[in-house]
Amino acid sequence: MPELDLILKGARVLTSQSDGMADIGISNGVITALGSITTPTIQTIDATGKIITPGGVDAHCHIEQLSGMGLMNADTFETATRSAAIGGTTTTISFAPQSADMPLADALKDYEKRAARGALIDHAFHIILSDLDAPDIRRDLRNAIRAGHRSIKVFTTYNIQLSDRDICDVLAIAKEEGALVCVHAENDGLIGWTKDQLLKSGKTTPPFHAISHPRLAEIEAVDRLIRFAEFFATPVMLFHISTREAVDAIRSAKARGVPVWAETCPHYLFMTAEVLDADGDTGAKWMCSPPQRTKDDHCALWDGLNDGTLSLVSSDHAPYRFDKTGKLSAGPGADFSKKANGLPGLEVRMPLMFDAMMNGEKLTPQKFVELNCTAPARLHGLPNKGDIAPGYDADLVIWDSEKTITYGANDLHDNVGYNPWEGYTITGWPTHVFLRGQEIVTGGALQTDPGRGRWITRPHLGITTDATPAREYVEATR
Ligand code: DUC
Ligand code: ZN
Ligand code: ZN
Repeated sequence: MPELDLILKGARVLTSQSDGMADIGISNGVITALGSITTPTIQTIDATGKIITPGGVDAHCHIEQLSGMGLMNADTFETATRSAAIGGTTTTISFAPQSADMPLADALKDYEKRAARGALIDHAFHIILSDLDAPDIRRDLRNAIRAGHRSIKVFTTYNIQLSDRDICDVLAIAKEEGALVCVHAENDGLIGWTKDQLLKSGKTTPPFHAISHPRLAEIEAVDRLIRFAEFFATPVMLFHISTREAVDAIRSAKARGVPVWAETCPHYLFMTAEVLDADGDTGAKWMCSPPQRTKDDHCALWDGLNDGTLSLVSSDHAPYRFDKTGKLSAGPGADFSKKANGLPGLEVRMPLMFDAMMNGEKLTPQKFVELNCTAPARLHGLPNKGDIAPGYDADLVIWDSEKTITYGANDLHDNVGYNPWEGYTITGWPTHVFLRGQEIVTGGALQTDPGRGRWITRPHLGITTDATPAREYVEATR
């Protein structure tokens, strides 16, 4: 009687800690053996000459969600996660926003159900909080965290911002209950004022979107949230960092023991604000907030990833079609403030990072795994995800490290209809993808069905920090 269901044989296996030749033994969807394996098995796949990494964990993507402007994403759980799977991602954390129409628990159940029907890969949700005056919201938040939703997103801008006072309440509850607070950190006043001046003087095209999100807006809000993390001595995850100054602020906060973590995204590592200069409305395809910045910021972001100032890379997949359902919903030629923000990224994140980190000058293969798989799983509390070791889910990607492709105009498997990375050439391709031991992508083709993904309950976050909360407060409330 075979003891294993599957052995992946003879590949170079990369983890965040190691790089060597090994066989991977899988039983009941879990990795049970690693090394030279001779145990009887039902199936063997020869992966000689290939590289195997953990499946990607994308800890920041928007799926079936309304934008701040009230526009629905182009992707359903089915279309977003098929695109993710084909790009080598096996776990997503997308968003379940608080709703004015239903209690938080019902809003979460609604998202769980939609994902249970559509998702092809495993998934969890960040709770978005936008109204702390809603009835019973603090009690409901505690219950949601205890039910396994261990992360919360708040905004400091985007029409759904919380006041500083309310962010304090969220941080205090998160600390008590063991949840992670993630923040879209840009100063709303600076953005609003700059935007109004630009529009008043007729500067309405997509390039002015970047100017309307001054780098100081990110820097101010990042500095502020760092102080909040310091005061409460509870971790804050700063989403989509784009500027050198924010990287510097996070680095010095970490050096003095503040529990602050941060991510960046491929479009901040590889694109500059010049992408918005494309003719007329076309630049809107690349519009996102914060906007892409400069080559100097690229260097600072890579340095931050290298020295641990930035912990991980996410896609911030925010899919809108380039038509009246999405980017052009306010009509052709509408000013930049009326164009949806965001670009698709679920399918390209892993290949772009693989190419940069395995073939280029950037960091190391271990860092590729750490930033794109292991750290997102560890910091967001996803049990048994993001690494290759006995006991971990057999979420794995076989890479053909020789295969070179150039992205085309519309070759992604989401529902967006354009590829913002058109013309980029990359080497290294995810040919086979496994979710809990099941082959879901073979030779780039999908082999699974909607609804195969599972919701991941996060029993506890395992946050450990040496920081202590503001001393005056602790003494006064003792
Ligand atoms: N920025 C975000 O913060 N989320 C979605 C899209 C975007 O551009
Ligand atoms: Zn954001
Ligand atoms: Zn986002």
